Amino acid sequence: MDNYGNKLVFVGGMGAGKTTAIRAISDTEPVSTDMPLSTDATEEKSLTTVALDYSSVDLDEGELLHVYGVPGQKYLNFMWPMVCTGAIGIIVLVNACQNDAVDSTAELLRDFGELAPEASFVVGVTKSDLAPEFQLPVFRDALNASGYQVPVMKVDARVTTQVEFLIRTLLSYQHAGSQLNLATTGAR
Ligand SMILES: Nc1nc2c(ncn2[C@@H]2O[C@H](COP(=O)(O)OP(=O)(O)OP(=O)(O)O)[C@@H](O)[C@H]2O)c(=O)[nH]1
Ligand SMILES: [Mg+2]
Repeated sequence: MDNYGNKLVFVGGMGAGKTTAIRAISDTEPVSTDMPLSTDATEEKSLTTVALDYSSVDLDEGELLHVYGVPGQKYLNFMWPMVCTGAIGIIVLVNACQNDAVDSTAELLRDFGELAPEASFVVGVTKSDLAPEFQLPVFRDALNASGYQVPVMKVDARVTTQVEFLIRTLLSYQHAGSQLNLATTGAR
């Protein structure tokens, strides 16, 4: 594999929590390209990432991770291949409040599975505290039914320990050699 070090990529729709998650695990000030939201601004979310997030994270004694965040919107997909090159792991974040949470997650798993076939994948569902009707087993079963057998967990992107746990899960899958299970499920 090309030598890009331990490169991880967060992807997800607007407001899924990519910038927040990267900030939560960063030891230093992340590189940010956030700009004020001209429309749709709320008291809680007034900024959006127009290009990328980047930070390096020293997770466990000297295991330096290079962490990128990239928007999941299709019209920004020209950035995906360059960000995914050499990535060992992809973290898909999805907002539990979204009606199309399953479909949009499956779509990102498909697109990024093609861009980074060597990478391991995990799905983090954010904002479940704001979506009392959200049920993780139902979401996971629906993803499985779409052909994606990946670790799925709830995560509050604001909470460092939860984001770190998500990344540790991803890394343990990567070290166990389990990549996105597309071939056997016929999702491709
Ligand atoms: N209540 C709640 N808020 C959350 C949770 N996770 C993240 N947030 C909030 O949701 C917002 C996420 O915003 P960002 O981190 O900018 O999202 P993003 O994915 O970078 O969005 P774009 O850059 O616009 O694509 C922030 O205001 C976070 O504080 C959660 O689990 N619960
Ligand atoms: Mg952002």
